[in-house]
Amino acid sequence: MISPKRVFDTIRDQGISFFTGVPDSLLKNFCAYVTDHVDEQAHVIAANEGNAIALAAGWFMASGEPTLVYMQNSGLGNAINPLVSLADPEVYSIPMLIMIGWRGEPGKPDEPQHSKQGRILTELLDVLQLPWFVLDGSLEEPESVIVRACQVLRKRMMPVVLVVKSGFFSHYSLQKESTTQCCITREKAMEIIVDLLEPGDLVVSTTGKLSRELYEYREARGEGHGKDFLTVGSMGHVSSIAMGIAARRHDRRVICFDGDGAAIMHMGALAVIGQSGLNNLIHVIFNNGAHDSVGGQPTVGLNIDIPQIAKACGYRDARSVTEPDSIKDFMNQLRFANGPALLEVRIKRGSRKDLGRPKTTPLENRDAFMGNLGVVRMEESDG
Ligand SMILES: Cc1ncc(C[n+]2csc(CCOP(=O)(O)OP(=O)(O)O)c2C)c(N)n1
Repeated sequence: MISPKRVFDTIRDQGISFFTGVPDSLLKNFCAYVTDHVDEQAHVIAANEGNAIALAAGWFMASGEPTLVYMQNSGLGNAINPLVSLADPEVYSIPMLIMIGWRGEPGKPDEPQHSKQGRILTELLDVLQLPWFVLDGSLEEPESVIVRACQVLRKRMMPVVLVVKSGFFSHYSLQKESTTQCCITREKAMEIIVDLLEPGDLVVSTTGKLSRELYEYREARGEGHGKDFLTVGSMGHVSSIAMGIAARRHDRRVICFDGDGAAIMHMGALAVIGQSGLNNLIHVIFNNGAHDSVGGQPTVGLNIDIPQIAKACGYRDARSVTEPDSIKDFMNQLRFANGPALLEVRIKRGSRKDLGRPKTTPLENRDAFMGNLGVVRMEESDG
């Protein structure tokens, strides 16, 4: 294993002083090191990976210096448009070093949402015509790989990728905490809301630990999982999935469980939901000001006024709460809804050490959810 410091120092020695990206669990030790050692002007945790590529392009044009962009391979999809239509040598030719955490690497067990992404990663990089180098924990001198990648990006004036295998970085603990120390945990807040749901209510829940906590709570209550759609991938899209369901099923309330990092990632969805007029959609954002599920790197979540944003977008009601009683009051008032509503619950960071993972597959989850709605699956009706 290689210390984040060694890699960071090598990258710095290559004249790179600006860092941006979206955190990833596989890169969490490196991301934490950057968060602690680069001042806020020169390290931007971006809303999404496409924004990070664009920030890197702006920094380059203002300085002539290449930058470092980090992301999980799930985020490559968000980055493809600016990679191909902005940074590409056939367009503005912007050099940058992109560090990608390789989730779902073939032969290594991982979650289902990572398996295809992991399998196609290197082919995808080839299709994008991006030069790539692998950083593996067994390398004796990863510095030489990084230096070589930087030579290529300077010579060809284009993005070059470092593909990082799991286990490459040794441990580093984030020192800078940015979270509310008050309040309740995400799990407790989720349980309070689930206890207040009506029998027909559906929950559409976001990427990360929240969905895992919800799954365990349904187990603890001895219920099935058919009322919940657990969005294991597609970070930032949970509210749009919920809107799609709510738009088709006015007879059911749809409660969207979102995270601050995920909501900020594709915040444009709030504008469209706000204008939808759907009175059966309740958007709950569990805001801990952090990407808690992947190491706790800060988001801007605690510095922005999410209810004001939602109201400006047209949500009928939007409120921020911290206390269990205020959660209950808000949920009770929503019975008289007249348009989409938003509840921000400010929570503290952290989760149980023994938190498990759903034992059902994504397809089983989808089928149970559709079954609960009485929808005949396409493959059944075709047969
Ligand atoms: C496109 C994409 N980028 C990055 C990730 C890695 N990732 C998984 S969960 C997560 C953090 C989510 O943060 P938030 O929504 O605030 O929820 P929390 O974990 O704090 O409960 C990240 C960055 C991902 N799954 N997909």
